[in-house]
Amino acid sequence: MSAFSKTPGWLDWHPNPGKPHWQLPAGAVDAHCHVFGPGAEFPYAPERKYTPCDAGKAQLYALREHLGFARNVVVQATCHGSDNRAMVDALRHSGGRARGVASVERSVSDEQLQALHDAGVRGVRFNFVKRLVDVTPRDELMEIAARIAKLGWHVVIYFEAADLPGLWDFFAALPTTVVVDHMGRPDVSQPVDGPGFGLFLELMRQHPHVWSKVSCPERLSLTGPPALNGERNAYADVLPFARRVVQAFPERVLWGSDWPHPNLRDHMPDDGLLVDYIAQIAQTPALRQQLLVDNPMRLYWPEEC
Ligand code: 0GY
Repeated sequence: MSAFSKTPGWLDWHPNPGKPHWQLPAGAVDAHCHVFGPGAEFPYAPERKYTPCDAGKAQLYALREHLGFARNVVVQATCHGSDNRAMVDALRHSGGRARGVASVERSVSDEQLQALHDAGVRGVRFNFVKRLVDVTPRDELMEIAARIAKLGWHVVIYFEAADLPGLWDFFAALPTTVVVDHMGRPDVSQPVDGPGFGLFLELMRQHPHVWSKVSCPERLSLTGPPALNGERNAYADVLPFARRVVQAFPERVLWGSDWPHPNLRDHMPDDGLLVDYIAQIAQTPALRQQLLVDNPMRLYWPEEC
């Protein structure tokens, strides 16, 4: 029994994902996943906008083995606010096979940042999605960015495509590598060559410090079909967008499962089928090697590169 009641309508992670039909390259990194609690041990933040199901480190690392990944990047989820204990605990129990992205406030001390670094944190996440967080003033975020830059960390940003014009200058001015979650959430009913996604591609073109995760087709797809029941053509409407980013910027892309898939209400994808989907996004072994191994290693385990 969880100590918390899940938000109504919330779907739990897939209980029995399939095995991928292809083998991931050796050393593959799942570069975007979360842990939720468990709430009894790591309480959810009072300011959270949703209450998830529990999804702890043991389940995350079991999924890593099942899918064939070697490592994880555990990204702080908004339901834990700036209390990074669940994420840090997951890193500490990973045997060096997980690194993390934290959420911190301006009041964080240098000692606390160093402790996060020692645990394996290599980035902070700035979230601009209004249904998930209350807005943090940009001068505060810029101050945090300047401090974490000194540790060699990067900034992960999450925003909706419609908000990109207003955020462009801020992103461009960030003093670190900047990693965009889920391709900036494009409207995939619009053409891949249209002005909306064109603006995002232009951001990456003009700013070589901007990277993108080509993740979360299950969130972006409008036409499906969902990655369920062995479906081989899942999320066909998202494919052109993810392929375009991988082809244009092969040295600046990452992939993540997004397990345990917060805030999904219509279906919960089969993680094995999501891994199968990667082969359609990155269509050659060389591209897959960059997406799944070389790029995440450069960002999260540079000392091994
Ligand atoms: C994601 C996406 C979502 C949620 C969060 O931290 C979070 O709560 O990131 C979402 O609801 O779109 O990347 O996990």
